[in-house]
Amino acid sequence: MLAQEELPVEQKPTIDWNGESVAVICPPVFRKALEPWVRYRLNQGYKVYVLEEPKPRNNNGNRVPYTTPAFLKSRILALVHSDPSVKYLLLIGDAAPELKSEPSASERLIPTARVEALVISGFGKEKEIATDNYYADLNDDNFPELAVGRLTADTPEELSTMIAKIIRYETETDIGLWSIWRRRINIIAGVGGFSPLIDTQIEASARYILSAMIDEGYDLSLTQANWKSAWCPPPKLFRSVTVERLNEGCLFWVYMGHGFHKALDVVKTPQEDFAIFIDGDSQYVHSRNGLPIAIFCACYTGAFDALEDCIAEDLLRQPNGPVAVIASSRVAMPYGMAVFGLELLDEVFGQPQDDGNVPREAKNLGTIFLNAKRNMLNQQPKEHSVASTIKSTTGTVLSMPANAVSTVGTRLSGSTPTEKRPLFVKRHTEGEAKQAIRNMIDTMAWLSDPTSNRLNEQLIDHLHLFHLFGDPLLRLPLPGRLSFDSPQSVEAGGTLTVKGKLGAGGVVVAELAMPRTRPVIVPKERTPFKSTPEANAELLKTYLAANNRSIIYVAHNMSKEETFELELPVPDDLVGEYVVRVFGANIEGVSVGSAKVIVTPQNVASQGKRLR
Ligand SMILES: [Ca+2]
Ligand SMILES: [Ca+2]
Repeated sequence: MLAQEELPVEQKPTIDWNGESVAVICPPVFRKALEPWVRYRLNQGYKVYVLEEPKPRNNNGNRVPYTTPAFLKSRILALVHSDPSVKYLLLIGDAAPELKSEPSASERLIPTARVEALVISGFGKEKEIATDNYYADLNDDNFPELAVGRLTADTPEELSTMIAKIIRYETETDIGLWSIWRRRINIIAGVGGFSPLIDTQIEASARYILSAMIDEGYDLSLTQANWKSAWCPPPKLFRSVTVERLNEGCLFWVYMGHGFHKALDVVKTPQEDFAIFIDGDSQYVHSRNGLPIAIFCACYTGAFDALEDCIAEDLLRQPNGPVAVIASSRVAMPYGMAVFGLELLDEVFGQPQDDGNVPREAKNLGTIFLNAKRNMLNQQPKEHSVASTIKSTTGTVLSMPANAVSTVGTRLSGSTPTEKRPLFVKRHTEGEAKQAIRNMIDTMAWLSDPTSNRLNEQLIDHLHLFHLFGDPLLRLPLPGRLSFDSPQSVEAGGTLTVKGKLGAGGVVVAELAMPRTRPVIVPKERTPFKSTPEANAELLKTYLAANNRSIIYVAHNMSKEETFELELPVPDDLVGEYVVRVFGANIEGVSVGSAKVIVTPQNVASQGKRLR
C-alpha cells in the first residue's frame, strides 16, 4: 500500500492538456533548479508528476538514506498504473557506483540499474550493463515502454544550464540563413581496426546507409580518421576539426568508431598517432548557432556510472554544447550499433511527410529514441531466412539492394583503391531503402559477426546500452520537405530555373551541387605519408573540397509572395549528373528538397549565340 505522502505531486497543464504526461524523478536538492522546466512543459500542455526523494523504508518504518533501482521502479510502476497517460520519464542527477560510501552524494544521485550482459560480456571486461532502460521497461521484456532520458547534473547550477539550453533550443528563432545548420549532419568516423576486410566492409556499409536514408537536400559532412582518405583533414588538426564540426552548429553530430570513457580513438599515421578527441576537449565546445544532438556509435562514451564523468556528460554540461547526447554505457558492437543507427535514421528521416512545404511536425527526441529501440527487434529472427537465401543463391544475396551488392561486393574483393571510390552510393527508392538495408546489415552480421548465432541477444544488450542524456520531451526542429520544379536536364552554360512555393516570407536558397556519388580523387603524391607543410596543405584542400559539394547557389528573400522562381547559371565546364538542392526558411521552420539534373554538353550553335 502506498502512503499518501508517497504519491507524486501532479501538476496540471496551464493550457489544454495535450493528452500526455511526464514523470520526473528529482532529488530535493535539484527541485528549485527544475522549476523553469516544469513551468515550460506545463505551458506546452503536458501533465507533470514530480517524484521527489523516493526512498525505501527500513523495518522500523524509517526512510533509508539511499534509494535503489528496484524501489524507484516500483514507484514508476505505481504511477503508470494510476495514470497510463505517463509516456515519458526524466531522471535528474547522476548515477554513481558508491552511493553508500558517500552520504552527501546520495542526496543528489539517482542510481541506475545493472542488468546481465548476454553477448557483450565476451568482448569487454564487464558482465553487467548499467542501464536506465530498466526504468522504461514496465513489463520486464527488455523493450522500453517509456521514453526515458537523464540530465546528469552534479549541481543545481549545472541543471539550470542544461534546462536553459533545452528551452533555448526549442524557442530560439534563428531567422533565414542563420537556420541553415538545421540541414547539416556532421559525421566523424574512426577506423574499425578489426581487419582491412571488415573495416572496408563497415565503412562501405555506413556510407551506403547514410546515403540511402538521408535526402541529398541535407548537408552531410564526413571527417574520416584515415590519412589515405579524401575525407581526412591533416591528422595533427583532427582534434580541432572534431570540435569545429560541433561548433559550426548542426542538427546531428555523429561519431562512429572506437570510444572510451574519456576519449575517442586516434588517427594512425606511419609516423605517429594523433588524437581525435581527448579528456578535456569538451571545454572547447561552443556551438556558434544551433546546438547539436551528439550521437556516439562507440563503446563507453556514455559510461555515466563510472567514478569520473564520461564524454556524454562532459558535453551535456557545456553551456553551448550539445543539447542532448546519445551514447553507450559499455562495450557496443558493430551489429547492434548499425541496427540502432538505422532505426534512429528511419525515425528521424524516414517518416512519411506532408506533400506541401509544411515543416514537419515537431517530434520529440524521447519518442525517436524509444521507437528506434522498439523497432530494433520488431523483425523477428532473420538468421534462418538469410542463411537459406545465401545457400540457395550461391553467393548472391537476392534480398540485398543491387547497390549494396556492388559496393560491399567490390569492396570485399579489394579491386579498387579506397580513395577513388565515391563517398556515397546512389540512393535507393524511398520506403524500400530501410528494409533492404536492414537485410544487408543482417546478412553481413550473419557472415562476419563473432556472435552471428546470437544476433537477437546482441540487440537486447544494445537496448540496455544506449542512453539518452537529455530531455525526452525535447522537440526537434526537423526540416520539412520542400517540393519544387526544376528541369530534368540542362545544357552546360545555360540557365537552370527552379520554381516552387514557400509560405509566409523567409528566405529560399537554390543550389546546384555535386551528387554524393561523385568520386573524390586523392593526389598520388600523398603516398608515402609525409607531415610537411605542403602535404598538410594538400590534405586540408582535399578534405574541404570533398565535403563541399556546392557549385553555385542563389539566395532570395521572400517578401509577401508565396512562390519563387530562381535562375542558376550553369557553368560551361559541367557534364553529367548533378543535384539541385533547395533550402527554405521562414517563421514556420525550415524545409529542404532535392532533385537530380543532367547537365548536357554545350552545343556549338548555342555557343555561337552567346558570343554574339
Ligand atoms: Ca517492456
Ligand atoms: Ca557520471
